Amino acid sequence: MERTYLMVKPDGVQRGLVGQIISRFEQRGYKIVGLKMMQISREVAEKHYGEHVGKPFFQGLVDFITSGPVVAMVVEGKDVVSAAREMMGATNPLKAAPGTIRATFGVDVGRNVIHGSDSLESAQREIALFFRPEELVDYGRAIDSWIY
Ligand code: RTP
Ligand code: MG
Repeated sequence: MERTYLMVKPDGVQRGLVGQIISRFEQRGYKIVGLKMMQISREVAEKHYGEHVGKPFFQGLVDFITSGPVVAMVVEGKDVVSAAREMMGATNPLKAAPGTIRATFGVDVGRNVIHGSDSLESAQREIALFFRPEELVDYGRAIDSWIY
């Protein structure tokens, strides 16, 4: 089953949105298999956002993502990588479709409350960057066999 890496960014934690954001994925039927609050180091932040090195917003992005605790999670389910991106909405909350997480909670491209892996490859890389294998929990749910 597909897995993705999601992270409530420091603005989401500061604003008390953690529960509401996690709820959206639970309500959709996805299964949380890893979950923790953490403070990201600059080193890990620079690795995580490695594709953006050299861009004008890179330093600000690293400053922001290391500015306070984040809530990191691994979520599992059918096509969850692309589905989670749909649920998040566009990078710029002002351009995000109504009802998406970013459109509901954000107005600033640099304060868009959630991160989600943009591909299966990114998901695998990011899960390995933020979680040790033993922090991911394998468990079945009663509903998995007959409703999704
Ligand atoms: P994320 O990686 O955080 O989930 O966001 P994303 O895929 O939707 O967007 P990405 O292109 O990967 O950019 C990473 C984060 O950098 C900030 N950003 N600022 N023009 C700008 O000022 C600009 N462009 C991107 C955003 O906070 C974005 O989430
Ligand atoms: Mg991205």
